[in-house]
Amino acid sequence: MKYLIIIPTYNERLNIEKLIKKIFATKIDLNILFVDDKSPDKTGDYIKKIQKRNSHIYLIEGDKKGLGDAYKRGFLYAIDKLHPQYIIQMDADLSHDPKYIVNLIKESKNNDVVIGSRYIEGGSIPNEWSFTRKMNSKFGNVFTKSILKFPYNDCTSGFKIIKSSVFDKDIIRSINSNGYLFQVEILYYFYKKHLKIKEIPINFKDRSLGFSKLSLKDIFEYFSKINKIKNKYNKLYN
Ligand SMILES: Nc1nc2c(ncn2[C@@H]2O[C@H](COP(=O)(O)OP(=O)(O)OP(=O)(O)O)[C@@H](O)[C@H]2O)c(=O)[nH]1
Ligand SMILES: [Mg+2]
Repeated sequence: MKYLIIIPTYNERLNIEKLIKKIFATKIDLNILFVDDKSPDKTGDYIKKIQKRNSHIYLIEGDKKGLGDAYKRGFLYAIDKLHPQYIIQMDADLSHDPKYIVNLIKESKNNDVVIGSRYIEGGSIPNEWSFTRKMNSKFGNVFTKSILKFPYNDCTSGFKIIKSSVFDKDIIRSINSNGYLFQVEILYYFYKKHLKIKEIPINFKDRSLGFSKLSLKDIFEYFSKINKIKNKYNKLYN
């Protein structure tokens, strides 16, 4: 298998049909692994229905323990069972437009990791976002960049392509960051491994339907845990 998109879902039943359509409209030979955590809106049942007529769709199910845990299970399952050459990460809520997968793949030829970035020229965040939400996201990224002293402008982006060979299963198992911090931790790991990383612009859209699962707890966790991530990887890689 060449390309596998890993998509965590929790109550995304209303977005999934359009998402799958748009992904396959790229005309690239893509596979999708959904990680659904018993969504009460029965997202999992819907995926199972589609699986019957589409052999490029995979599903694993578990208990809801947040985005980071869902990605960990997805990465490990992909590496152990599906063996893709490249893993693409994206959200299910259509805020990551599948049309950018084409550019991500193009740039992955010369890079180990390519990030769909909202904070470089040509990228954007939704106009509709409240002032607070814009500030949280922008300031969060500026803050993270300065603490971790790395050159990336969108370190919380959940839209990336990663060469699978760069993954280390023990590192994946060791991650316990959740929410946006999960994205920061894997990016910092890639950076400390001296991988070739590039940002390309994306216009990030507001979620189409459904509700945000970002809790206040996630925001507090974010600001208190950046230094822990820094220390962990600075000990592992100099
Ligand atoms: N499997 C699983 N997926 C999750 C969990 N929490 C969030 N997700 C999914 O992870 C992706 C990102 O979550 P979102 O709720 O869109 O978070 P966000 O992008 O920070 O916030 P908004 O889009 O503004 O609501 C979506 O596809 C969610 O369905 C979880 O605990 N388990
Ligand atoms: Mg979202």
